[in-house]
Amino acid sequence: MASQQDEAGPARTDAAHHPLDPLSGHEITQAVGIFRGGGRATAAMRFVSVSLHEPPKNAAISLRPGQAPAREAFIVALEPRERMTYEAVVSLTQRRVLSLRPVPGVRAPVTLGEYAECERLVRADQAFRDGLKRRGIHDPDQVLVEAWGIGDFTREEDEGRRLVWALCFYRASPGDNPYAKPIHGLHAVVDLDEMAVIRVEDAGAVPLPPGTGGYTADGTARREGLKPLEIRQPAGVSFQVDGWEVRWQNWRFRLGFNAREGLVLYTIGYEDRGRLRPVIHRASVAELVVPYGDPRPFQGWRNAFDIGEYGIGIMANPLELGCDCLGEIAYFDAELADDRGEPYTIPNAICLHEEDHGILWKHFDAGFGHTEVRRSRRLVVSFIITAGNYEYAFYWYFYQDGSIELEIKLTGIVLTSALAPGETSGYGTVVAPQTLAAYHQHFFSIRLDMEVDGDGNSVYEVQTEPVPVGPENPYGNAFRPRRTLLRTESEAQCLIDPLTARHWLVVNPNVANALGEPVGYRLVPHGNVLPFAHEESSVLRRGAFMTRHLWVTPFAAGERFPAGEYPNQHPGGAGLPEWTKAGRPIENTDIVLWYTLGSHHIPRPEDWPVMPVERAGFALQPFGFFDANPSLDVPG
Ligand SMILES: [Cu+2]
Repeated sequence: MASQQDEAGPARTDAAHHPLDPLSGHEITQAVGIFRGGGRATAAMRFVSVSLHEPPKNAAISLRPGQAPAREAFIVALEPRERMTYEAVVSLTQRRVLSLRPVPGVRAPVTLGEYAECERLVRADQAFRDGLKRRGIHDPDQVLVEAWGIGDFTREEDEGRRLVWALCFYRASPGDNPYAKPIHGLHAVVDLDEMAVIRVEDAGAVPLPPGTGGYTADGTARREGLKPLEIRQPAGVSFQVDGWEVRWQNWRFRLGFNAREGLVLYTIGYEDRGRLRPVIHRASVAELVVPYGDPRPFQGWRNAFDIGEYGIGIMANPLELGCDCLGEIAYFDAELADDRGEPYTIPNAICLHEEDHGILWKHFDAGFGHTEVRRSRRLVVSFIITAGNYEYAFYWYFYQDGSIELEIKLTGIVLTSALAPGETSGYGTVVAPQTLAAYHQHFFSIRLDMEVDGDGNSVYEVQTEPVPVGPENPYGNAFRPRRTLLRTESEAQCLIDPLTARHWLVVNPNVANALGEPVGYRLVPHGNVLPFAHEESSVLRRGAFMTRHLWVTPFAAGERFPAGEYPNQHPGGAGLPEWTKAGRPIENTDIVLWYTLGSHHIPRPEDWPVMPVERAGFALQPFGFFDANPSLDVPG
């Protein structure tokens, strides 16, 4: 965290405070040193990620005060000459490699170093330069080259290769918006292991659109009349931070961060009358897929798996006070490993602060002319990533009434393609002359390892139904919720249904509240949507988790990502569809909820040249977890 930046100093001990703390830069150096020292690394080896090898659940919780936790690193590296991915577990405590295994047949995610190298290679390629010349572009350095996952749009001769394909945009001068000038039809395919352009495909030129897509402050007139609005907390903040642990208004949880998922929340619990009651063991956004709906050649290849193909931790922004976050902020730095296994820091990657959130509850007693009202304060943990043209800002909210929300704000620049003068398209919105923003969707998979008052949890689907008119319902007004216990992971593959107020209730059948009912938390969907891609399309085969809004699985340590451990170039079927074939029981056991959250994007002209924030999210609310409103004690 921000107050512990001196990782490299020799005086600092490398003992971490807690087994769930993310690896420090010093620990990353140690881990890679042990890995290399074991003679396991080649000079050409590239490090995809060096992250905390998370301890088994009970180890994290049962650590005694003063006891140093066993620290382990999980290393994903690739040997480009062997075309092989390796996974290693390194013990920092025992200073040795605990395990090392090749993972044949998978393609490791693209590293930041490879991403940058790919741009350099493509710009230098003669066939690519010839393609640019055919489009009147003579300086390749003015071309932005973005390496996209190629999925399974590969050829037979590509077998065994780790590939990306490049989308290109033209930047007439520094500071220009390159997405206003998509270079149509010209694509390079790059072998990342060989670091070579293996082919350049030209589907035919379309002129660059005339617009500039300018949105920066120096290029736009500014409105007047906005007076200062100050957020002051003169007595300081109401949360406490100890290492990576946060306490606020009865909430207690830990923060973590890794290259793939970015922010992770651990051991979320609520202190209730002196007792810490667990709610969620681990929460993260575990996959993000963006299927685009434009069927034209190459446009149909666009379906980024931003977490599985790259990782959203490596895309995290350093945040700025007063811009990204307002008020009294506690920042946490993220420390990650580069391609060489060297640590680097993303300063201020995680933002922690409090916000006023309107009223929490109120009643005006008209008879007595008396008002009781409480203001709601919420604690916000957030991070923001840039994935090429797009920004995703992730906000976890904690409320004083025991509820939690995830809100994802989508902003940035919509992905464009060029239209010829006079050309139209049925598959996107023309946002500027000759500039098409394709219809698309964003799907997030949120992995919630639940522990509502312990590990023995069950899930009910709850929806409201009218009661047939008859002796039981003489006035026709009756309705009631119907609970259906989801007994196996095959049954627990559910869709939203806003018209029946459908939601899912996680209960602990072993713990009753004062009213005699099992304690619970419910997951309440906000807006959501299904994918429109065909079930046999490449993107839905590879991201089949998108076909259901809720999956429930029994906890299994290796089941971390809904489209599998290595979605890059994976033909599909991995992850949730594969695991859940077993039909394992999920009743009164340690369960994981996987919530699929879709954001439907028919671009508006107003989304250009930079898109106002679009929101997506869901809520987790206590349902009988407490005996009554737990926020009566909030001061008025
Ligand atoms: Cu969008």
